[in-house]
Formats: sequence, C-alpha cells, structure tokens
Amino acid sequence: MNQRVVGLLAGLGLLWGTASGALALTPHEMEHHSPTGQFEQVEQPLGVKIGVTVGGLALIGLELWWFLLSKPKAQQSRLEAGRQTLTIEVDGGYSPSQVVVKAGRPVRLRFHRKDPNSCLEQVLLPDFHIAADLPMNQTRTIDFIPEQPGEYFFTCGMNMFRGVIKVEASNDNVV
Ligand SMILES: [Cu+2]
Repeated sequence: MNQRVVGLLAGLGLLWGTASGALALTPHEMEHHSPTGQFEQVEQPLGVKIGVTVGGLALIGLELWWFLLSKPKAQQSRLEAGRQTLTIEVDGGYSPSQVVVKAGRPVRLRFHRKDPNSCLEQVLLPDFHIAADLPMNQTRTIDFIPEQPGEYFFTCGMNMFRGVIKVEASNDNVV
C-alpha cells in the first residue's frame, strides 16, 4: 500500500476518535433539557456549541499537525549520462512528490505508473509545456531543462495529485 495512503488513514483514524469524543458529550447534556425553561433552552445548546467548537478546533489542530509532520522529504536527482535523473513512482500519487535539481542543466524524470486509476494516466508540467501520457506498468521518460531556479509543479491531468520540482541555482560552472 502506498505510504501516503497509510498516513492518511492513520490521520483519519485520529480525527474520527476525536470527533466521537466530542459528539459523546451531546446526548448527556441534552438529557437535562427542559422544554419550558427559557434559560436552560439557551444554555444547553451553548454547551453543545462549545463542545462542537472545541472538537472542531481539535480536529483542525490534529490535521495541521499531521500534514506538517508527514510532509514528504525532497529527493535529490542523480547524475546519469549528464542528466539529472529521478525515477518517480506513480501509485496513489507521486513518490517522491518533491524532487530537487539544479538550474540550467538537463533533467530527466522517469515516471513509472503502477496505479490503474485513470486520474493518473496523464502527467502535466505546465511550466515546461509538457503533457505526457503514462501507460500502465511502464516508464515514461520526460526531458527538459529548467533554466530558472524556483518551484515548478507536476500534476495529474485533473490537477488532483501534485508534485513539485525544486530548481536550485547552480553554484558552479560545470555543465
Ligand atoms: Cu487526476
């Protein structure tokens, strides 16, 4: 199973646990609800509101914590025949989803697609005017030269899955 999917499931598990805890408060507070008492009618829902708000904040906090900690590590390219080469596995997303190369030198990305999801059958590198089909269980080679340092996205055809190419300024004159 893909690493990020496992991570996401673990994250959802945590969220679910928190959500259940927050909701469990609600029926207990509702028991003491009086249909005639104006004050109680106002105060009971307030307690529920606070519970829901606290629960919601906890969810947001957990989600932030999760996404910050699970931030994928960028992978450096390897020089092969003068090209900065990286193999990217396409399986429930891109792995690695962050790659690092130097500006002004040829880059070769080798996309190997294992995921039958039609969502991933195309990869786009809009900044380099590249759109390529990725056949199942094959490696598709994409060559380009990033002239300027910066961060460039590669995405699936529908922009649902994303990866980033971090182009660093080259600090020597060797090509
Ligand atoms: Cu897609």
